[in-house]
Amino acid sequence: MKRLVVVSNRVADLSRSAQAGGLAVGLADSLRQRGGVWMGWDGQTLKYDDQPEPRIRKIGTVTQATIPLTEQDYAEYYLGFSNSVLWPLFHYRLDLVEYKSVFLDGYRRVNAKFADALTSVLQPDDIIWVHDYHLIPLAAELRQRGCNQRIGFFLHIPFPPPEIIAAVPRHRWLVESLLEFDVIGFQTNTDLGNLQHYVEDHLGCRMEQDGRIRIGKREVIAGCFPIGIDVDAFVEMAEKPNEEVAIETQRRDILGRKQIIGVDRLDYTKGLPDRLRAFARLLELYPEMRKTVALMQIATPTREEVEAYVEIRKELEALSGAINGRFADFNWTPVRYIHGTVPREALAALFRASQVGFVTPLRDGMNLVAKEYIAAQSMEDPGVLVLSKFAGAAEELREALIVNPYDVDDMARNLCRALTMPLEERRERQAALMKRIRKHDARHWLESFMAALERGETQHAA
Ligand code: GDG
Repeated sequence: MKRLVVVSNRVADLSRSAQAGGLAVGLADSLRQRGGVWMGWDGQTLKYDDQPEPRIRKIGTVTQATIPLTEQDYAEYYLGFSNSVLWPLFHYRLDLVEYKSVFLDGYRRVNAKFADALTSVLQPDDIIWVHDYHLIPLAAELRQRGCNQRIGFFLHIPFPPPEIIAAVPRHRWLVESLLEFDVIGFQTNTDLGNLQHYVEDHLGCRMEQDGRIRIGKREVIAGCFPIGIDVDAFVEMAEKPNEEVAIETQRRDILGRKQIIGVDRLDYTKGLPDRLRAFARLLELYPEMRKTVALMQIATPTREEVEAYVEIRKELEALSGAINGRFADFNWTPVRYIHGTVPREALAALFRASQVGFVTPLRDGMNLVAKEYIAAQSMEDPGVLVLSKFAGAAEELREALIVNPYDVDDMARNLCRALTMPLEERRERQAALMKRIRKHDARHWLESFMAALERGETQHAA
């Protein structure tokens, strides 16, 4: 087997359990199994560039190679082009895009820096797998340095329709850079279809039924590779008794109360304000539900230096305060809003102890929380997943209660349906959903992508 070299903006801390973020979780699960090299930014920012060789550290089966960035790189490449241009743009939020030409300069400069660092660790037989929107130009940079290994790319976030991409300056350069990879992976068929529209409308190329695109003399394979989780590991974690969660759960059981849970990075794509409003609407529409249910929302801090994130945090704090002010009683707090990071083991136990998993992003590449919630349920008395139709996961998880995250009444009605669903129906849905997350788990994701990258297999081949 060839050595796998994974590249992403950040490398996950493989020794920590409180890692928040889908890419870190999904990749760590997959890479631990196969072993290999993982290269990325070490999270440090320096005043000046000192062109260091990557720092090498071995953790179990994985060798990590990390580099620092300068303060300017961080401002222009990370906060700038990656998170103030591409992130909102790819999540269909043109209103939040803040484009500056220095951001693009920084983006190109850091991709060149990644290519330099990577060249120093690459061996001729390696296979390279690049992750996410921060590193779209990396294949082109590597090719310029004479790298002729196979290079794959996986986009963890959505790929929007051409009319949206076309709003960003140099969009043609961006998509042409993407097409320098040998394999391009997306989470859903919708994303894959959007690339097809772009190459046909703007580049005059065709994408074949099996995802092959011919550009000049080269052939690129595009495909849909839905990311998954390590199901058994999560089941095991959820089944382990967790004392603190158990005490809370017993108290709720005695009072006959149910819990709805939401867990997200505090990101404007996750639909958090309307989620809280939907919960308040539930209490309004069904007054008999008051004092019988509470919403626990864990919102993990993320990208706090970007203005849009400061705004969403303020909005959520005000909303949860207002809902509690309006509905709370001396012995019942309707919303528990936690702005912080919870250890993974506690998360799994909380999912298991919650009767509803409430996952309502306005747009999401996949959403691993939805899959983790399913994995954590017991078959004897499973909870119900209420899932946004705009999460990539909704393409697969069809037995969840699918909702429109822009429609507060629709979400409130479905919350009520979930809270009152008969046991038999809950079991049927749970069994079907469990089958689905097992079919497309972390291992399947890695292996199907590798089949395309190493052997040129396509997704739709007969
Ligand atoms: C991107 C795409 C795609 C969250 N809070 C805590 C915590 N988490 C963990 C969750 C889950 C992960 O972080 C979040 O993953 P998601 O998939 O839900 O979302 P993004 O971070 O936006 O991930 C997404 C993903 O990449 C993978 O391709 O699915 O669409 O946007 O695992 O459990 N973990 C811990 N404490 C927390 O407080 N330990």
